[in-house]
Amino acid sequence: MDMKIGYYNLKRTERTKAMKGTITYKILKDHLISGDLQPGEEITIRIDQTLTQDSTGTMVYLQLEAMDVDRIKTELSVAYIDHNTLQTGFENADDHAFIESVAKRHGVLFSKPGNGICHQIHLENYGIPGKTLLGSDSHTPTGGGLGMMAIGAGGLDVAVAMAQGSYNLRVPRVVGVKLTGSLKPWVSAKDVILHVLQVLTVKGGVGKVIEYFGEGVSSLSVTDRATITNMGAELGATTSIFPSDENTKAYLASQGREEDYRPLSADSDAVYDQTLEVNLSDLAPLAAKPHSPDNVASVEEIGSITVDQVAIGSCTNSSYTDLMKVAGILKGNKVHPDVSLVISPGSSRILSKLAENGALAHMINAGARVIECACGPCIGMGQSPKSGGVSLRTFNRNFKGRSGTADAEVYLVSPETAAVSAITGKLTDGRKTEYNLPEIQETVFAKNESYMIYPEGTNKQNTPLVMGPNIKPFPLNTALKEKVEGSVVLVGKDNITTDDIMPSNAKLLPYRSNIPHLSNYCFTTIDEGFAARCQIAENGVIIAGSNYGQGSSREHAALAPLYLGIRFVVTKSYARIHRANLINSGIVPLVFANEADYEDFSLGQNLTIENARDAMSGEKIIVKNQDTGKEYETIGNFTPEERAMLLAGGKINLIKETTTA
Ligand code: MIC
Ligand code: SF4
Repeated sequence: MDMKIGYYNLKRTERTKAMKGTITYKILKDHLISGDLQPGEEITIRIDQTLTQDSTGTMVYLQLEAMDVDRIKTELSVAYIDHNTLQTGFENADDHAFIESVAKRHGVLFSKPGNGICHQIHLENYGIPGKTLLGSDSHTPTGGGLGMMAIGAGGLDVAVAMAQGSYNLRVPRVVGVKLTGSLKPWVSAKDVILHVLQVLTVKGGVGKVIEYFGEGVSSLSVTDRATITNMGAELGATTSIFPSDENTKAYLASQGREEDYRPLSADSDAVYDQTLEVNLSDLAPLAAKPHSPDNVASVEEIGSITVDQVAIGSCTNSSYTDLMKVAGILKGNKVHPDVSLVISPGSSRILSKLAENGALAHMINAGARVIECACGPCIGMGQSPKSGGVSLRTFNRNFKGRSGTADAEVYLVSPETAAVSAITGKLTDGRKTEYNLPEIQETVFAKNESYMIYPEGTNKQNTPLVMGPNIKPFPLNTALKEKVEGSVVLVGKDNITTDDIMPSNAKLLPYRSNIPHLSNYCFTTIDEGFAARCQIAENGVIIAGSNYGQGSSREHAALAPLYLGIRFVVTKSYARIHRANLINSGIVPLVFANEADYEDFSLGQNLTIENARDAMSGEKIIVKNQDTGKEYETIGNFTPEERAMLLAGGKINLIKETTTA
């Protein structure tokens, strides 16, 4: 395989040239409000658009209300309902009504349940090349398929972006992925990102933007590109981005908004911090094996394992072309008797098109279970596999237990591999079969506004807040004490996910607006005793390995620990969004200066940080083990804004301090 990794570290003198000519640099420069546009520096950028979804959205809108703003400051903000669509009690419907009422009060567009998955709908209707988008969902980078700088963030950061029109971030480094060649039949965009994950791993993108360039780019459609940028979230990247070119123009035209097109590409002498070359012609159908998106092998290597369930959809692979390919493969065939095939289209527009052109009939006639346009099985909202079941999914995450079945074995594959395997009942490399693989062209979509509610004529004065009884206030921290103390309540390994910290499934998602209830389930997938231990300890400390908090943007993974009394966390490294969520909540995220110190920690040890308020601005922060007397050097590396938040006890407290001062 022609795969080269060229790493080079920039010399100090070259720092001023860093990122010059990249798409990332151009968009950031265009949106720069303040700060120095150099890798690692903190800058403030203008945010043009925001998106929220419902499982993070209730918190976002509680926070927006707490900030006491009138109208939002962005060009466009959309509130989608797509995650918590299973209404087995009043809770989810109450959350939807709450979000709808806040949207009307502040000038936010509201997308009703059934319209589809936020990222897919945003790409179709609102994404614009060169614009910035901040979303309270880690897969917001889907918009990078259209040449947007689309970044996932915690809910509070999105609420602030709506209120102030800006966002603070550290300037990321830029990785250039050069694409050459073109994909062979039965190999698709999903295999490209699975390959990149195999090379860079789930922590390979932290602090970086992944920018695609090279002649192979033009062989990929916008929805192919969006599959790649979407799953770039699994690299831990700040975002991923493609140029905007003739394919972008064609896609926008197919959505009836060619006027939103503008070309965008990197200069030929653009400076990348690291480059990776992928020859598309060399790729084979791949799969991520249980239980990590970077645990990748070829379908051929894994072999023809027996499959119980196939699930097609999610924000990664539910586009029109994806589903048309699936319909074409299923046409005239029958789903294997031992397989349950579930299909959730990405948007109402797509579903309507499939119904119009007969593709839906091919799916149904083959024996597929076609379900609502929503996240559905991807977040464990129904369709959990049977005990020990093998599920092939076109989704982006296969963390243990995420499907809702603790011992299920989830493999992540392309739509082509999923569809052909649903017929054969085994994991199948389509290239080795006689099944027909259709060539799909983009189609032209008619505008359908039936699911959208525009905030026209509604405002804070004429629209009351609608708040159901399950919606509880979010917890607020207190200003950082001089002496911070706590006992170790968890010693976690590497790559702990936010699905581990705050599990999500059909039973827990209805409590996303009720932190007191949700906190009882904190860490239950890896440690049943966590919540009880925290209650006894009162003040707790979490110790963990590298890439702590990878995955979802859910700030519940910081708010529930806050509610349980977690004061600080010491790890080998953090995932970007989770670190920001901890700071936003006033929980101090520290990193071991010496990674080997991790081995010294065990449950119940009492740790302290003396003179903590001063220590936050120091280079090294000393954590003392009161039981052994041993002191450990840790690093905070906080920006001035982060330090201010920690001292105030979180972002909301800081905002309150500054607005009342
Ligand atoms: C996910 O895919 O993990 C989610 C559910 O979309 C999350 C958001 C959430 O936890 O509500 C994400 O990706 O940020
Ligand atoms: Fe929804 Fe799954 Fe995409 Fe998250 S990854 S936004 S749960 S479809």
